[in-house]
Amino acid sequence: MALMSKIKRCYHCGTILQSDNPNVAGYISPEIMEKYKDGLLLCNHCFEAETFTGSPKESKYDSDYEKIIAQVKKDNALVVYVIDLFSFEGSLNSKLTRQLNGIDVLAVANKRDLMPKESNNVDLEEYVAHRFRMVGLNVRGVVITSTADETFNIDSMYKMLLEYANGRDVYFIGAATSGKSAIISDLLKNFKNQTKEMIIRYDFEDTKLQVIRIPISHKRYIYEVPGTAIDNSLLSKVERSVQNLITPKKAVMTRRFTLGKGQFLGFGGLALIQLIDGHHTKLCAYASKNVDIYVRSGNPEKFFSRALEMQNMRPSSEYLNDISEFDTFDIEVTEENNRDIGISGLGWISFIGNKQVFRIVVPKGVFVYTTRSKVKNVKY
Ligand SMILES: Nc1nc2c(ncn2[C@@H]2O[C@H](COP(=O)(O)OP(=O)(O)O)[C@@H](O)[C@H]2O)c(=O)[nH]1
Ligand SMILES: [Mg+2]
Repeated sequence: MALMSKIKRCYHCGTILQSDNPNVAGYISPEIMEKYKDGLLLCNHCFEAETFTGSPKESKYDSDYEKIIAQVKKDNALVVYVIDLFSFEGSLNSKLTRQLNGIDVLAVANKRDLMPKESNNVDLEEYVAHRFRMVGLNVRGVVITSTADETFNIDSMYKMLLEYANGRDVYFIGAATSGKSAIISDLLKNFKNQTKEMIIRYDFEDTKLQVIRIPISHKRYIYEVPGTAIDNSLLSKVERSVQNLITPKKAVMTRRFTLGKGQFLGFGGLALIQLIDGHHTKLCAYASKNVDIYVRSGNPEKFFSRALEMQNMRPSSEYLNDISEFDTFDIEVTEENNRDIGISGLGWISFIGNKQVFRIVVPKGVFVYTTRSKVKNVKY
């Protein structure tokens, strides 16, 4: 009898995957194929087009967390996955997303208020849905929210949550600081407890994690779970005062620049992006207003070493006072659409792809990514 084996296709482009010839469509590295046998796979081309992982820094995924998600699976609960729109690419942990395979997810894209004024909700929803699908999550819906000043869409989110839960339990998960507690405390403002049970906080069985349990109907609950680690974010590499400066408090401004070949864009004393090959490129940069963004020419390493030593760029971190604290990555842009290059926890630049090669200098362990643009209607 002939042996049949299952044909695997790239989850994104549908090409049949193969590990024999890197120059033929559908190539996937044999290690990846082997490692993620049962997962959703992307061919190397699609993988690289979506996320540059020359900086292979995923946030940690705790075994305690795994136990909670195992319970989610067992109960076939609804997951409300909260992300921080300003900074979320680095928070999609592949172990977590694989474990959530098959689970219904409501994506809550929070901190709408921080996004630049050109962004619109329909595009943001589409972007988030696309990113979630790319990592294999079963997204039932996306809702854009904010808990700042005048809250936005929290009521609609609750309606969607009840509809998708359809009598099941609901777990709020997401990276630390994405806004889970803020959203739940907003929800609780108008919450009428129609059960005889109390809202309780307790240690989840066999773990060191504390969860909050809110009764929504007879024996049905919303659970708030602590956030997953964000140890690949710039936020985890700097002192509190610098964290405060790099976290925007209001919508980020669009700052426009042009880089010629060899020139570089600096973000305080925290990161550099240099155009090492390609034509003059117009770009927009997005970061907290307390981060100075500047263009310089010349030798970036020399310039940056001196700036780190002097700590004279705004902001500078005491922990990042030598070039040896940094890593360098090159990103070759092969797409010709609107692209973003982002630095987790700091911000991102947008530009039109035209075969540029960018060199990115970031503190060791910080996640660098490139994706299609989050904000579409950018005028360069
Ligand atoms: N600008 C803005 N900040 C928010 C929003 N939601 C939460 N935050 C802030 O983000 C930080 C983390 O929020 P928190 O609810 O504790 O996040 P959690 O770790 O997911 O529970 C806090 O400083 C909040 O004030 C929002 O919609 N917009
Ligand atoms: Mg919290």
